[in-house]
Amino acid sequence: MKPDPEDLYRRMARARFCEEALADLWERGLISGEMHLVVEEAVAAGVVAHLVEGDAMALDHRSTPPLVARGIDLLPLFLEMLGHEDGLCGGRGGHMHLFCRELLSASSGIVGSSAPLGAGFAVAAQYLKAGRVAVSFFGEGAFNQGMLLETLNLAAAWRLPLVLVCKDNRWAITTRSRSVTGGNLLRRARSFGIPARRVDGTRVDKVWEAAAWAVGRARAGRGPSFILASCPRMEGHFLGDPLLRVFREPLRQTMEIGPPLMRALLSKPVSAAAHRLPRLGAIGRTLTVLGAERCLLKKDPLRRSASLLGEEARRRIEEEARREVQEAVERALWEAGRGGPHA
Ligand SMILES: Cc1ncc(C[n+]2csc(CCOP(=O)(O)OP(=O)(O)O)c2C)c(N)n1
Ligand SMILES: [Mg+2]
Repeated sequence: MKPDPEDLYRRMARARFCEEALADLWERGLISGEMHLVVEEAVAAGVVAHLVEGDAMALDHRSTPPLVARGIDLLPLFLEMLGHEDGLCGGRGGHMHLFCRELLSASSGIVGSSAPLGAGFAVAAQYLKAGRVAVSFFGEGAFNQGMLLETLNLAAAWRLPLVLVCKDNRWAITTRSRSVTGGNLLRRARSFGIPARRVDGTRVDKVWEAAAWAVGRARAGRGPSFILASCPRMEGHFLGDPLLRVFREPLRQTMEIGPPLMRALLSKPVSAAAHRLPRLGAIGRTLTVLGAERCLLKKDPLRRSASLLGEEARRRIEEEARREVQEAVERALWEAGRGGPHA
């Protein structure tokens, strides 16, 4: 079996354009709360391309791209983001708590919970639907959660048809994951008796190959597998992330952040300056690392995957995907009474 570059690119383009549309709606104040974007479409598309009806997905706080890449109906998705009662979850879930019955998929903002949730789906598949599998997506930060380690243990002991996909973007909000992680994640999975592979998460063809292996094992009743996909963090933790804003508009942000930082440093000491200075140094170092990563790691997965296609195919697929997303957004805005050309 070989990957179909057009199919994979279509899945990725739909996911990317949906996220761009969500960012736009959020910037316009039409979506309330935090908004976590992903820009990890290669992982989403490469994995979900192997799923069939009856397979399940357990998702984390970055749940939109796997759903979109798998072909979710866009109108109820956007209505959900707008808080409308005709949304996917009656407008009450928002982007972090989505449930889609057709795709047997659920997401949660509780970091790490997609692992036990996926295991639950996998137990159900084992009992009720032989040959069906479950996939859990989670970040490398989540991999330090106890419930995730407990899931690895039971998944191995019960030979669950579960594919565990860890998206390693090296950060958990503002914490460098390396600074709070013991050992090596691949070896950690293997120590439970779970076969594990590392893959470049910006290369959809490579992700597709790793997922073919993992999903194939699960379907054949050979138990769980672990995929560690490295994904540079192209966006901040959430939209409007102040750390990232510093790099987008350095002058304005420095003028905004500088005075309160100086006030904090010079104000009547609650803690001694000797304690504050190192904390300021830590903020500075975090900013430096983030800045260096942004300069060095410009590996946009969509652009990288475009090289697998001819120019004509790329343009055609992007046009179709853009049109589809735009129509869904306009329709959703109209139904939610927020304007759009249907009004
Ligand atoms: C149980 C729990 N603890 C903490 C949080 C706050 N939180 C939200 S996202 C996040 C970082 C997760 O890092 P990672 O799993 O690597 O995912 P990423 O955001 O990098 O994609 C944290 C700590 C949470 N939502 N749930
Ligand atoms: Mg992370």
